[in-house]
Parts: sequence; C-alpha cells; structure tokens
Amino acid sequence: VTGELTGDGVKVSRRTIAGLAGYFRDEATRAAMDQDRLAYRVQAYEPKPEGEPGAVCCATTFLEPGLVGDEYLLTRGHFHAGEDRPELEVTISGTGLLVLMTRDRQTRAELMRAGSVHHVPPGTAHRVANTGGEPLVFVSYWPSETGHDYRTIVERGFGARVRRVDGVPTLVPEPD
Ligand code: S6P
Ligand code: ZN
Repeated sequence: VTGELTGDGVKVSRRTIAGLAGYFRDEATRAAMDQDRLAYRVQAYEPKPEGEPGAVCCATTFLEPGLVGDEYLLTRGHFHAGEDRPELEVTISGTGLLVLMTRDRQTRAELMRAGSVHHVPPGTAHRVANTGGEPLVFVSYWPSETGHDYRTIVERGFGARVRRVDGVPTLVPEPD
C-alpha cells in the first residue's frame, strides 16, 4: 500500500543533491543548494545478482518534491544494458512524469499518478520527475539479467527536460 519494501535482502540506497551533480540544466543552482538534501531513496529487492538471469527484481523509489531552478527533482535515468530488457513502473502515490527516450533521442513523457502502470519498452531510457508537492512513490520491476547503462545519459542527457513553465510542468526539448 505504501510501497515500503522490508525483509531480508532489501537493500536501501539514498541519492542526495550532491549525487545529482551534472544532471540538471542549471548546475550552478544545484551546486548552491544543500548538498546533503535527500533527492530520492530506493528500496531494492534483487533475488539474483545484476546481470544473472532467473528472477524478477523490484524496487520502490521515493522521489522528493522540489525544483532545481525551473527543473523538477528527478532520478538520474538510464538505459538498460541488455537492449531487449523492458521494465514496468507502478505508481503508488504522488504525481510526476515518466520521461522515455529511444536510442535515436525521441523523447516523450507519461503522466504518473496513484495506480498508473507504465511499460518501459526495450531500448528505452527512463527517468522520473516529481511534479507534485508530495513524495512520488513508484515500484519498478525488471528482469534480473538486465544491466544498467548510466554513462550514455551522463554524456548526452535526455532529449527533453521537465521544467516549470508559467507554473505548469512542461516537457521542453533540450539540445543534444
Ligand atoms: C531500475 C529502475 C529503478 C531506478 C530508480 C532510481 O531499473 O529503473 O529502480 O533504479 O528509480 O533511478 P536511477 O536512474 O537513479 O537508477
Ligand atoms: Zn530501469
């Protein structure tokens, strides 16, 4: 009901504003913020080590609300290293946008709200932005043989950013 995962094998990680260096359009504003401020935490249950087949992994992400300049707090985002590995996102609470980008940088977004279910097709980078005033909580499911490619996003980013334009969350195209 809350998304909280507990029990043996659940691993918890935290990502602060410091851990999002380079991810926002306005890096100077990010650098001036409290570096210890929590951006999101993840509770993950991975029955098999990453890259090994034979299980479905799941993780709950608790993404805080807030802005860095005019850009909503976000997860780093990644491609799956296995190009044919999909993912499912199930929203527990809060509101946001799931940003999806193909390898040729076509970028679109789906509205996340309590109960919404989203399929991330194979070969699609995914990132979530919290556009609401409360934590955005969602559960992700992916096959255990999936590896994670963060480097492509670090180097080239997404084709669009979720920004506050005239008070409204808007997917704004971003130059490569
Ligand atoms: C894993 C899945 C999620 C993310 C989490 C944090 O395949 O997509 O569990 O790991 O939402 O995002 P990121 O991009 O920092 O790993
Ligand atoms: Zn993923």
